[in-house]
Amino acid sequence: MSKYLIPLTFALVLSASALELPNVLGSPPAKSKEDWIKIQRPKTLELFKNHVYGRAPLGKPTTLSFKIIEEDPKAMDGAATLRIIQISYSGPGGESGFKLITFIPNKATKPAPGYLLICNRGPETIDPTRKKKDDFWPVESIVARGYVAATFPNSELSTDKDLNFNNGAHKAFDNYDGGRPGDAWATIAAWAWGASRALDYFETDPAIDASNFAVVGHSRGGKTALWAGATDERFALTISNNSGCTGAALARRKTGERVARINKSFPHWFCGNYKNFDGKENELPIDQHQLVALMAPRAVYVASASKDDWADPEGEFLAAAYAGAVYELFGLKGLETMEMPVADQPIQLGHIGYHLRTGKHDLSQYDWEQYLNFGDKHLKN
Ligand code: GTR
Repeated sequence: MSKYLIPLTFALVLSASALELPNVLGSPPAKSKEDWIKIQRPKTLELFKNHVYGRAPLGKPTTLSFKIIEEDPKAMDGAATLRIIQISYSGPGGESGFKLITFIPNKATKPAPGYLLICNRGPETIDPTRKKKDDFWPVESIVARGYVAATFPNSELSTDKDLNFNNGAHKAFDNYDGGRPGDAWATIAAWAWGASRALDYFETDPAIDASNFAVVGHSRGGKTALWAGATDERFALTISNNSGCTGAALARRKTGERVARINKSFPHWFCGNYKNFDGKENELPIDQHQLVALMAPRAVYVASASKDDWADPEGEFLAAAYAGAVYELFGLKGLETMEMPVADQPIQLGHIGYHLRTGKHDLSQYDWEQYLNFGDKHLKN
């Protein structure tokens, strides 16, 4: 018999105690949504800033500016308006910026809701001419469903190789006298910060409904999407695709990629303090179900792939399942089950969605179809 074929409340207690997870409701546990909003949510967010993702030195810069550098009202055979926006900012370390590619459906009711993909792959993946097409960013399908398809290359915010934090947003804003503090932001937080700056642009575009926008990311981009959704409550929907270790997967399961390994392979992704937990997952003051819960009461979706053991699909599922207790404080449904679904059977009944796709670590057309279906329920279109 599967260990999940036991009554829900009993299963929750059993699995949680086996893993000794911190209470998703905080400490002391929030008893009401007011408790959560005023006390335990800020405390939980603070713990993640201090120990995992680091602290961005600023939110929206006063120097932020937007310039449309390319526009085509009849892109994709007239289906969409393409706008490429150069987003610029400057700080004590100089000026920097990034490109935001945006396809706005011409047929949709305006302002249109949309999906912002944090792109962690090469420029050919997000070709604005649409000569090259890639399932990683299926613009044609997104636009056909009435949504804005937007993306930016994460590397323009911070390259994925810069161990000295000396480019992009880090170069512009990092200004640490006496050395980099253990809770200083790192690469993932800089990418998430970029997603918020893209949202700042959407707020200025009358064709776009910034209040109904999803942030989506795959793998390291999925970790980033979760951090963007946690730190910026303007995102209406957060989507984590195969985000794995320090994304949706529970650290305490110690399955697949682990904290010591991720900190060794990618020492620039998380803050310095996170390295204190190498080999010591049980000592983390939080676990990743609490990151998923930070989206409440907004919608959140976690997806896994059946051949993605490195990302621990079961750990990703459980984090999504445990986050439900916070949604209940708001009178909302989460996943409503502790039973991991079989492959290709999405769960989309409440404000938390989940699916396990057959196949390898990737962001595919199948995944996007589920995200668009979930968006139809949670983004006003
Ligand atoms: C892997 C890494 C994962 C995941 C992945 C990716 O090498 O171990 O945490 O982020 O890269 O981003 O594709």
